[in-house]
Amino acid sequence: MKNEMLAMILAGGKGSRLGKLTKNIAKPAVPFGGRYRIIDFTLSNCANSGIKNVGVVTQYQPLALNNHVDNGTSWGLDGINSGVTILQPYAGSEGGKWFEGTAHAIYQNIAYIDEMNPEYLLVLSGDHIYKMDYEEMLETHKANEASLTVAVLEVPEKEASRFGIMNTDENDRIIEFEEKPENPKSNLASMGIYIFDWSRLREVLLSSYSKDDHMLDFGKHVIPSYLEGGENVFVYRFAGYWKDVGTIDSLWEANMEFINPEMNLDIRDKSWRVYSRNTISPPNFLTDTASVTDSLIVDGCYVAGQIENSILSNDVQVKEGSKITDSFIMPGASIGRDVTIHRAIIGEGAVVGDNTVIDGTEEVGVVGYSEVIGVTMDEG
Ligand code: ADQ
Ligand code: ADP
Repeated sequence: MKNEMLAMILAGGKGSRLGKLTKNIAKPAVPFGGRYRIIDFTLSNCANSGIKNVGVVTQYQPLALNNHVDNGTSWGLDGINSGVTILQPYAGSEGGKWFEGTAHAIYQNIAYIDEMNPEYLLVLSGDHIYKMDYEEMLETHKANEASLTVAVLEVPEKEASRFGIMNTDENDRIIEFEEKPENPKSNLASMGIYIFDWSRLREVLLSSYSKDDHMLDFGKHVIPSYLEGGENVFVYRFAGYWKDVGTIDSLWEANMEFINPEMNLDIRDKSWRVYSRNTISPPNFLTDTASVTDSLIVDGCYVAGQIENSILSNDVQVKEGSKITDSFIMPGASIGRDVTIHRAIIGEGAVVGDNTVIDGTEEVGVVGYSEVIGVTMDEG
C-alpha cells in the first residue's frame, strides 16, 4: 500500500502540567469546548486535509483515548485503505521500552510506518486547538524541495522561551533554531508540526540509533542535526488561531476564547468541520429559576442556577441558587445548591456539594475527574 502522507499524532507526553485533570486520562482525551475532546481538532484537520491514515502514539492512560478514537469512524477515517491506529509502547525482543521523546516515539514505530509506506511523514501534537490545512503545508514542502518543513507562527515575545525559536533567510529557509531558549533571538515559533521526507528521516533515525548518540527529541536533536548536516529545512507560515493547551491556564483560556464571539476559530465553518464522537443525551432542561447568558449548554444538562460566560458540557447538573461564571464544566459534573464557581475547570463526573465556593480569581480553580468536594455525610 502506498500513502502519500501519513500522519503521526504524538499523544504520549505525561501531561503532568494539567495536574489532576490528567490523572486518569491521556491529555488528548481531555474534554474541550462542551462537545469535544482535545484530539478532535487534530483528527478533524487530518480528515479535512484528505489524509487517510493516522497513527496516534500514546503511552499514559490510553483507555479513554482508545474508546474515543475507536476506529476513526467519527472523523470518516475508517474507509478502505484508511484508518486510525493507536500505537502503544510494546515489548520487543530486547524487552519493553517506553517512548523517551518525540523522535524516539517515531523510531519505535518504524514498523508501522513502513507498513503504511508513506512518501511524507506529518508529525503532529495531540494537544493543540487549531484548524489547519496540512495539504497546503505539503504543497509548500514540495515547492521548496525541502527535506523538513516546520510550521511556524509569531508568538508574543514574552512567551517565546516556551517554544522552539528560529531565524529564517529571505526564502524562508531556517538558518538558526533553538529549542526553548532562555533569551530568544526572535518570536518566530515552531508549532511542533513537521513534514519530513520519510526515507531521509528513516535513514537519519536508524543511523543515530545504530550508534550511541540517540536522537530522542525533534526539537532538541533532530532539527539541530538537520541544520548542521545542511539539509533543506524550511518554514510554513501559519496565521490562524492556534493554542497549545498543555497547562491548566491555557486550557481554561482556550475554553473561554471558544465562547468569545470575536475569536477567529470559527466552529460553525461548514467548509472545515470539527468532528467528534457524539454520545446521545436527552435535551436540556432549564427551570424557571435558571438564567443563562453568553454560555454554551450542551445536551443532557439540568440547569436551575445562574450561568454566565461558561461552558456546561453534556449531562451537567446545576441546582437552584448556584452561580457559575467564567468556567468550564466537563461532562457529567454535578453542582449542588447555592454553590459559587468562578474562573474554574470542573472535571468530568465531579460532584460539588451544596454551599461550596470555588473562587479562581487568583489562580484558575480545578476540581479533578470524579472528585467529590464539599459533600458532608448527612447530605448523602
Ligand atoms: P513541547 O510541546 O514542549 O514542544 P514535547 O513535550 O516534546 O514538546 O511534546 C510534543 C508532543 O509530543 C506532545 O503532544 C506530547 O504529548 C507528545 N510526546 C512527548 N513525549 C512523547 C513520547 N515520549 N511519546 C509520545 N508522545 C510524546 C514542542 C516542540 C517545540 C514547539 C512546541 C509547540 O519541541 O519546538 O515550539 O512543541 O507546542
Ligand atoms: P475507562 O476508559 O477504563 O473507563 P478512564 O479512567 O480512562 O477509564 O476514563 C473513564 C472516563 O472518565 C472516560 O470517559 C474519560 O474520558 C473520563 N476521564 C478520565 N479522567 C478524566 C479527567 N481528568 N477529566 C475528565 N474526564 C476524565
